[in-house]
Amino acid sequence: MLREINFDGLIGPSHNYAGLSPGNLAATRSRGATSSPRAAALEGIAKMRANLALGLVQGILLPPPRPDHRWLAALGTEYPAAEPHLQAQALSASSMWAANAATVSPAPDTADGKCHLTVANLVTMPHRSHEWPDMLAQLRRAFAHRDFVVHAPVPAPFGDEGAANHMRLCAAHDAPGVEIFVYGVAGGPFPARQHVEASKAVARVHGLDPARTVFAEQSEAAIAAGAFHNDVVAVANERVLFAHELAFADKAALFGALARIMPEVQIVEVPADRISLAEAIASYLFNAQLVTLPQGGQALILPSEARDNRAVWSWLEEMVAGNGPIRQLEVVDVRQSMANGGGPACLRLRVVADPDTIDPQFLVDDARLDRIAAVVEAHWPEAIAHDAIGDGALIGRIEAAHAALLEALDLVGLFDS
Ligand code: SUG
Repeated sequence: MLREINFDGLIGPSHNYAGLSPGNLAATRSRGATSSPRAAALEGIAKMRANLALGLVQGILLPPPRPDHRWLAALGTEYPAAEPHLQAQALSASSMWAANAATVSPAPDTADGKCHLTVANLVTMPHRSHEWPDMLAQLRRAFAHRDFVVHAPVPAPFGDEGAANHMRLCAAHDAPGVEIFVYGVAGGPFPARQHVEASKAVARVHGLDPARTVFAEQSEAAIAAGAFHNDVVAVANERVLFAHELAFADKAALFGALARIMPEVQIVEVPADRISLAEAIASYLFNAQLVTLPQGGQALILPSEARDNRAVWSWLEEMVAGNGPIRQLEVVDVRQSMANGGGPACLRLRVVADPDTIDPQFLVDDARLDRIAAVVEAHWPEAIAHDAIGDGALIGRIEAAHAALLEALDLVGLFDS
């Protein structure tokens, strides 16, 4: 049976605040702060446990080895000798934001009836541009079953940031969907990270039906306000699209197209006069996981920052008290990731598939999460100060922690290809 499975990126032992993503206001604000990799990973594990408790199927993606020595070697250097900005780019734990790992088109949407995944090239930000080779190896392992096709990235220079700019509407997860690709053209002072050429390439490579595929431009105002990915201003699940009024450049055209292709679509829009773009982005209201509960109905899994914002929380309480499709609010604390601009939705990649077709090493239950948490508690650094990233002892500790994780999960060699 096809189910939606959330694959969360485990937060790696090198998690730190180097401020590497211009246009991501939280990351820029956190630049220079001391990070807490151990607490960060435990927050992510607690979120996975909360999803399991809701009755959802939960998967995991592991952090690649950091620093990325192969990337540095290709640049003709090695970690101790590299300039500080290259060290930070080689060390980033940014693969935790699994929504940027790949774009996924479930089997009911594709011409060959297989689930297609295209690993994202993430070319716009140097520290993210070298994630894909290890992610491709990992996805090929997790989704090796014949029901999946895992594709290499769209070639540069067409920027692709994966599922963070992709939404799927459907009557039910196992029914044919409408896939919406959101791209950027301009973003005020900030780069538009998803290029339309990349979105169109992914749609073609996945064999999507053009009549059920929509390309929509993200509004310049949203990017300029700090929405560096669409999933900071919109999220979709089954028939529901939950979005900010100013998320899209041409809302009328998008909503018109959706109503034509899928008349049962339900659009839950947040007006700018109730919640400004700035408040939506600071609270990460839309970077929520919108999930269908096993007993029916939809829940929104929000970061605690959304509850802390009075305008946001009172709007949400009114919404769930009404007659709309979203009936339940769940709050998770992922503050360490949030401080780098990654909320609950950034931390997960959604795949609709039969869980029996997934390599079981990449699915988790509470017992497997206990194993992972024990490694994190024993090996993840407690803190990384901004000026410590050149410290050889710290790097040794990060590498030992990573090796201990692969060992504990019986996945030694996963990233060796
Ligand atoms: O790409 N932050 C990530 C956050 C990604 C959030 N993902 C989604 N919205 N789906 C980014 O900007 C900051 C890392 C640093 O500065 O060290 C960072 O990469």
